[in-house]
This record gives sequence, structure tokens and C-alpha cells, in this order.
Amino acid sequence: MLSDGTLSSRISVNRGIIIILCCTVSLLTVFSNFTGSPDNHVRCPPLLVSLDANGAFVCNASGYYDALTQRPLRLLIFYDKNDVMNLPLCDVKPATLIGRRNVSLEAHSEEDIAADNPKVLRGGRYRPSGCVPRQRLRVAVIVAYRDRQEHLQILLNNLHPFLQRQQLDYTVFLVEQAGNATFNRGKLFNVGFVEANKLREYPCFVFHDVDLLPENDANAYSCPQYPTLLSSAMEKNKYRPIYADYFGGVVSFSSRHFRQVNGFPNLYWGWGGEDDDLSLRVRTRLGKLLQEPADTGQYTMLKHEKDAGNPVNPQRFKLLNAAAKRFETDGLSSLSYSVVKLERKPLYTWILVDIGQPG
Ligand code: NGS
Repeated sequence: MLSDGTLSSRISVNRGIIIILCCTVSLLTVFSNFTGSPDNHVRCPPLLVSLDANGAFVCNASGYYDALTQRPLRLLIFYDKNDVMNLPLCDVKPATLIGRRNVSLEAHSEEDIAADNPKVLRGGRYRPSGCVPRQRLRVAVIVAYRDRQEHLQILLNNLHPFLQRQQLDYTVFLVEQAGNATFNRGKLFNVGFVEANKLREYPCFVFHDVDLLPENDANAYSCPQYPTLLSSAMEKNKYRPIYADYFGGVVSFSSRHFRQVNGFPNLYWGWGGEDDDLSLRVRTRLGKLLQEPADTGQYTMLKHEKDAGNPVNPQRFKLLNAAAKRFETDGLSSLSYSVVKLERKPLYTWILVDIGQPG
């Protein structure tokens, strides 16, 4: 027989255990809602999901997003309607691909291209609606640019449908060099990398010339295992490789690898050499670079007059000869610039940037 006292103390011990168990379960539930899975996804409690001004689904967990930049202040919160609805992960090779097709060389107005691509959100962003993109399918496409309006229109008209067929969660960034100083492709790409990651964390990057049109949508604009030359077969070169270690035109990187090689060099003003320097960085630091197979890495290059703002750089061989000594000191680690304007246009996020003058 148990005395009344022993019985009631057992009941209160049991109650205590039940309360502790309940608290642990609720804490774990809350915790799992707000911390990341290996895929960097965090589930937003469905009650907190609502629409933003662009019609995109956002998680209203106050204190988790910076109100100005929309950048998550803590771990990424899962804010996609599709995840809430438990849609499947997007395929790496989706059924929407059509393979090789002729590119269009028509320069449509940006308004017409936006009307033809109604699912592209302001800022040049798209996310598939029927599936949840995998982390390696979340891509920033950075275009280095100045004064090539017609090429830009032709590129956008081809690129948006191409990227949507790949079912990527992508954003196109146009990084435009302000002023008349000699063009610096490498530095503009570095600015694009830093600025895109300030707006949202991108695991994958594609660095893209404005005059190159991809011909085959099997050429995946996603995170590669190793930095990859996507434009491996250009029509202007009869679809043959330009040379063995060529790494210009269009290349893809995981953010991790791009940081590991300290990005592009900043010191190449004018045409030539910055891509060879990057190729050397990748081979030295990461051991290898990849090339898209010639049957999918096909590109058409748009023709243009000699570009007075981008003369051949007479210093390029001298810079290349000493490139290995500068990997640490010239690149993302030494990047300086000031953003003149940042605007979400219908087809791209426009970053007008002052990158200074040749030193
Ligand atoms: C090399 C340049 C690269 C350039 C490549 C292809 O000679 O920067 O030609 O040029 N390297 C040097 O000048 C050191 S292209 O076929 O695009 O005109 O990307």
C-alpha cells in the first residue's frame, strides 16, 4: 500500500515528466521550423506564409528578414509556397528541355520580352511553380556590360526562355561599368558576385558575356562539381575548342569554389588575359576545371564593331607571367568599388557601378 503522500508525489513526478516531454517536443518542433536542413531549407510554418508585392510567397517570421534587402538575418527560412504544398524537388534534367534549337537574332524591346516571359519576376528572377528547386539549381547569372543595348536585348530574349526550360531558381544581374574608363570584365564579375550575395545567398554562379547565346538547353546553368567552361564550342570557331585551357565567354562556379580562387583578378583593364588568369587560379587552387561537352556547349557569338572602350590590353602577358604571385592579393580580397545605382528592372537586376580607373 502506498501512503497518500507517496502517491501524490509520484503523480507530480509523472506530471513533471509529461510537462518536460511536451516542452521538449514543442521546442523541437519550433527549432526544426527555424533551422536548416542539409539542403539549407527551413520550413516556414504555413500560418506565416503570405504574398509579397511581386506575388511571390514569403515567410512572415518577423525578425528573420532584413526589411530593406529581404536578406535572411538568421538561417534561411523556407518561404516557398511549393514547399508548403509539399511539391516534389525539381529534376536536374527536367522534361521541359527541348535540346538544340536555333537562337533568335532579333532584338525585341525589353517590354516585349517581359510580356513574352510573364513568369519572370521584377529583378529578372524566376522560380518554377510545379516543383521545388534543389539548392544546386539556385543560380545568379552575372552579365558584365557596357553600351551594348542591342546585344543585351538579343541575349535576354534567348536567355530567359532557356533558363526557364531548365527549371532553375535564377536571377539575372546586369553589372554595368559607369563612366568611360577602359572596360574591366573581371572586376565587374567580382562586383556581381559580391552584390548578388548581399541581396540573397546564391550557391551557384554563371558569369556570362553579353554577346554569347547558348544553343542547347542541355547545357546546365547550375552548380558544377568543378568550375566549368560552358561556352566550349563556338559557332565562330566551327564549334571546335578555342584552345586547351580557354576559360572565357561563359563559365559556371559554385560560390564556394569562386571564393576559394579569390574570384577574378581585378587588374586587367581592356581586352584579354583575365580569363586565362582565372583558368590558372582554378587549375592551381582546385586541381582541375571542366568543359561542357562540345555537343551541348554550343554558342553563337553576336558580331560587333571594334569596341573603343575595350582596347586590347598591352599589359596582359606581363600580368599573366606574374599571375601566380597575385592570387591571394588580387581578387575578391582586394575588390573596391561603389554602387551608383541598383534597380530591379523587369528582366534583370541592374547594378551600375563605379570601379575606378586603371591604376
Ligand atoms: C586569348 C586571350 C583571351 C581570350 C581568347 C579568346 O588570346 O583572353 O584569346 O578570344 N588571352 C590573351 O590575350 C592573353 S576570342 O576568341 O574570344 O576573341 O578570351
